[in-house]
Amino acid sequence: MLKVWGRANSSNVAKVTWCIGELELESERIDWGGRFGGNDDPDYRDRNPTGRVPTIEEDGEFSLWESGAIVRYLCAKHSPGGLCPSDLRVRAEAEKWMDWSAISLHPFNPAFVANMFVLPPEKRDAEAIVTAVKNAAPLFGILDHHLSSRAFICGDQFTMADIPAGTLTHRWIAYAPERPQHPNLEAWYERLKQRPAYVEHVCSITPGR
Ligand SMILES: N[C@@H](CCC(=O)N[C@@H](CS)C(=O)NCC(=O)O)C(=O)O
Repeated sequence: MLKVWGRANSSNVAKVTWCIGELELESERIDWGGRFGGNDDPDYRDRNPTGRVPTIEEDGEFSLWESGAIVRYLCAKHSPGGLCPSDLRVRAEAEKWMDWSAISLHPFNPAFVANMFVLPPEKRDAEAIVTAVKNAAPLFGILDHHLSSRAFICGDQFTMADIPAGTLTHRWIAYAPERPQHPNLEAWYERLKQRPAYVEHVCSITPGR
């Protein structure tokens, strides 16, 4: 049995739960981190020395943390040639977009979560949201341009490359005020919304901590 430690409203946990849903794996998710705490629990730190979420454990014997690494591992194991491309160059392309999403695209998300959902209204910083939108808009423009000639990030088929960017794109499209129009990004988002696991683990969850 696959266990996942992490609160459902974390974007990094959502990558993993969406991936597990796509792969139709049996799993158990344990609410962890944020308001549930547990980050400093010694057994948890043994599994994940960073204390962050998500962490997975497979068959009681193999633990892994870092959401992108977990998605790569599960896709390589359960969907070789499918969600994990078998051609090494295509796989490298997929991993490139996964890393870009986690490193470059992600920073607007903590600003949105804090200032739209978590902080008490009197402490929310509207300017931080404006700045986050201004910084992220050109990055979503890059993704929009990439998607002008393909249905999914790696071509005609949905792959693991779509998972990190897709998780963030829901938050962008659903919550960014005065975002620029990105027709290819929005068409891809509509395609992702045809996938029940995306709707269940990403679109139906209100961000929080
Ligand atoms: N790079 C890590 C980041 C993990 C991370 O920072 N997770 C956040 C949630 S999105 C966290 O653990 N925050 C503290 C908490 O939830 O208690 C990953 O992708 O797994």
